[in-house]
Amino acid sequence: MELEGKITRYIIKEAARDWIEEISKADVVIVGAGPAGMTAAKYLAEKGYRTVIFERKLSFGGGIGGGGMLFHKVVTDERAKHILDDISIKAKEVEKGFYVVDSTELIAKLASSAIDAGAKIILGVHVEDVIYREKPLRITGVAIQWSAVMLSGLHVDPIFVESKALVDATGHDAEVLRVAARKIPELNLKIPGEKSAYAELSEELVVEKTGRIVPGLYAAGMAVAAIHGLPRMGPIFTGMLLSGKKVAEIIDEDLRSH
Ligand code: 48F
Repeated sequence: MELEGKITRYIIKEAARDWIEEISKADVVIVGAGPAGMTAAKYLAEKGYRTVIFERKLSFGGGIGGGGMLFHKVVTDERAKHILDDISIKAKEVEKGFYVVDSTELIAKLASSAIDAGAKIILGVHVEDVIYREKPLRITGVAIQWSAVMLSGLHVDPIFVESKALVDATGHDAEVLRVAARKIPELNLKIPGEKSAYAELSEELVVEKTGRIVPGLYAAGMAVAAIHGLPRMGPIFTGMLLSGKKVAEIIDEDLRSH
C-alpha cells in the first residue's frame, strides 16, 4: 500500500476503535471543553471513569482564551490554588492569596492534564439533544452531530452516545439544560439565565450550587449560573475550576452508590 492509503486506513481504523470501545458508551460525557469541563474531566478520568468531552469548536479552552477583554491573563484566588498546583501552573501571586495566570498556559495545562489522566477530548462535535428514559425519569446520554454539518444546514440525523452521567459545561448558554428543559417538560426544568455581574457572590454560589440537576444530568461552570439565576463574575476562574472539581466528586459519589 502507498503512503496515502496507509494514512487513511490508520486514521479510520483507530478513530473507529476509539468510538466503538470508549466513546459510544462512556461513563461520563462532558459537553464543553472550557475551564469547568476540562477540570471535571481531569478529576473523573483520574478516578478511572471513561470520560469524554465533546467540544463543538476545533480548539479547547472555551472562555479562557479571551482572557479579560482579550488581555492575555485571567485571575484566581487561593481557593483554587491546589488545582493550579495539580496542573503545574506557574501562577504569579500579585497580592496575598490572589493569582494571575497566562490564559494560554491555563488552556494548555488543563487540556493536557485531562488527556494525561485518560480523558478523550473530541473536537468539532456539537451536542444537539439528550437521550432520556422513564420510570424512573432520567438522562442517559446525548445526540451528537459534526459541527460542520450543523453549520451547513444540511438535514442529517445525529448519532448517540450513552452516559451514566452527563455534564452541561457549555457555559453561559447552558445548552444541554435548555434542550432538556424544552423537550422533556416532565423534568420541570426552568432556566432563568444568569444575572449581571457580582463577582464575589457568584464565585461562591456557582460552586455551592454545582451538582446534579436531574438524575443523570449535572451542571458545572457558568451553566450553573444560568439554571440557578446567579450573577456573572467575568474573567476570574476560581469558581470555574472549583465547580469542575466539585461536579467530579459528586458524580463519583453517585456512580459509586449505584
Ligand atoms: O464558555 P466556557 O468557557 O464555559 P465554562 O467552563 O467557563 C466560563 C468562563 O469561560 C467565563 C466566565 C467565568 O469566568 O464567565 O465565560 O462554564 O466553555 C464552554 C464550552 O462549551 C462549548 C463552547 O464551544 C465552549 O468551548 N459548547 C457550548 N455548547 C456546546 C458546546 C454544544 N452544544 N456542544 C458542544 N460544545
